[in-house]
Amino acid sequence: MCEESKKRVLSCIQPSGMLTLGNYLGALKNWLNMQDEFETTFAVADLHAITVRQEPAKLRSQIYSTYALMLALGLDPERSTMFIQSHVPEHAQLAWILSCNTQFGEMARMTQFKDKSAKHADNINVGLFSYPVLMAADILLYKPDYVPVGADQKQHLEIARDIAIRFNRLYGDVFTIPDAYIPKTGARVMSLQDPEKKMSKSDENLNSWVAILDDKDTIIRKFKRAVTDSEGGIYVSEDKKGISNLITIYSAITGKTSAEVENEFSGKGYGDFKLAVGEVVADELGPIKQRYDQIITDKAELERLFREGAERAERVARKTYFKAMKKVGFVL
Ligand code: ATP
Ligand code: LTN
Repeated sequence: MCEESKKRVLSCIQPSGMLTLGNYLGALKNWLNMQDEFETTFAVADLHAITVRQEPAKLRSQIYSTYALMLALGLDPERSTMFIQSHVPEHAQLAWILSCNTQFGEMARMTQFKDKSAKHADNINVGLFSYPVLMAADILLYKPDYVPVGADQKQHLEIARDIAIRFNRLYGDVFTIPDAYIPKTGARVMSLQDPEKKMSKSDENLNSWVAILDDKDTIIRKFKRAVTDSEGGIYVSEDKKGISNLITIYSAITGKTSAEVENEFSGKGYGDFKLAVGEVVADELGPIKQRYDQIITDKAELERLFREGAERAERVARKTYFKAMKKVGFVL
């Protein structure tokens, strides 16, 4: 397919800690699958990470490791534009213009803001509040047709669309209206210790989440300890959130439907099922960890790749940004 006719895809991930199985199944795995069919752009959203307090040395190392992990997953800098958000200044610049076209009330409704401000009550900063505007700028600069994210980001995508529609109506056509692309299975992976909550790397209970870079023994141990129920059957049900979550994970990894998984394990015990889930997860993540361990040792090569990626990204971003500036009435 020629480049021109391919639809465009953009997504970003924060370098705010160890990435989890939730990040993998809800977002990253899809990025990989989209590389062939679409023109793809992926970034490490480091500007977003400082909406909560970060230790500088740790943040720096997490930016490198998140970029290395994207490579280890199989994202290919030849086929995808892969960069670090702060290296392309148009993100922050467009965010300012967009924030002057976004209402306070729209931001105040965002559930992630409500959750995060409750969690970080000592640091409810303005950046945390306007985070979705920066995210809208990330997206709109590259005019993507689709944005692959987990279900928790749906509300932010809707706001990005609203901001784009309003801007185009006020000033003339600048932005493409993007659609969220949310996977059918794995869009919301739940905590292994409390299946009412989403799996999150910031959860203090380390048994509640699996890191993409956990070793096999750790992965198996965490699945063995996963909270289930005392009823015994392996099937999807509102009353069996723990088991339903494990079925989702198994389906998302193997590509089998929930019904197929239920059949496969009918009559089996929870112990066997948990072990099987642990095994498929460990087998899928193992090779990624192996590649990561190698890639992370070559810092110079990582720097070469993300600098090149930023140059490529900025060529696209600058065009959209200048067009938006002109429409608003700035002198170029
Ligand atoms: P935190 O959990 O610390 O608030 P996060 O993991 O939600 O952070 P990101 O790292 O920016 O934040 O998320 C990257 C992508 O992973 C997003 O597309 C998000 O929707 C997806 N994602 C995050 N957690 C899950 C989950 N438990 N299940 C499915 N997808 C998820
Ligand atoms: N807020 C997002 C990360 C993110 C993003 C983006 C995702 C920042 N900018 C642009 C898609 C498109 C999250 O996933 N937590």
